[in-house]
Amino acid sequence: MARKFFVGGNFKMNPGSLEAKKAIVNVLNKADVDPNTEVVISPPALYLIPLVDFLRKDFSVSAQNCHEKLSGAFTGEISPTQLADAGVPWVILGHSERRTLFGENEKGEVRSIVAAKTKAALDAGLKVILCVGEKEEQREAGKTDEVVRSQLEPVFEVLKGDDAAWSKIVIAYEPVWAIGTGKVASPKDAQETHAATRKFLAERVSPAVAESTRIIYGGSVSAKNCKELSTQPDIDGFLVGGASLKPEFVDIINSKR
Ligand code: G2H
Repeated sequence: MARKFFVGGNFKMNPGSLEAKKAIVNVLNKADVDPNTEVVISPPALYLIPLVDFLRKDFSVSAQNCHEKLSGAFTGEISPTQLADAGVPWVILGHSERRTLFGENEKGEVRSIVAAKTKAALDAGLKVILCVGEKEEQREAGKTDEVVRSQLEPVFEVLKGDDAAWSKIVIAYEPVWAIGTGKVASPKDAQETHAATRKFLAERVSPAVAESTRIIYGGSVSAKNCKELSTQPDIDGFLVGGASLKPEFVDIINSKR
């Protein structure tokens, strides 16, 4: 089954104002884009509802995080059901900035917060962009595949027996050393990790799920490097940070054209 190319724009905590965001989205709203690419825009939570209305209807919005519980005394948090209720169809989970800066499973906890959030988000009817990726020292130690597998393993466990859930998940492979650094993984290295990740899916879920699940690349993707990355057989799109705030994001959406 052909996997639809997928490009996400992760605005992170940028830019400053609603007007600045509207200016970026205005460029996207007017752009001539490849209809064969699925596009998802992820602004900070406060701007999700205005963007649901303002964004062109062939694009979707995504939250950057959610809580693992559906409601309760969790000051400052947003639940997956609240996102669904607000008309937000997607959520990014396990981004390395959440894992490292906000302690989501980087300290050797047995229980995986990211897996619990993934399950809760799917139960609430959301689709998930699930981020994985190794740090520089782990790559240098030859541990890339081991790290990616260890980050996926708790999700395999929590979704055991529910293969259909994987149709709602896009895996984003984001090597931490490539995030916001300008150092992009080479197409060959990225392809190797994507292929290994697909193999884990085949072994731990099913060959059919491995074949249909989109595995996208993130980490300093730009208009300059997206074309070659997009030709790799196991790279099914991109999660874009810095460049999603610039007009070149349109070129990244159109990488396959
Ligand atoms: C990785 C990526 C977006 P950037 O975090 O998820 O950001 O493209 O700025 O490296």
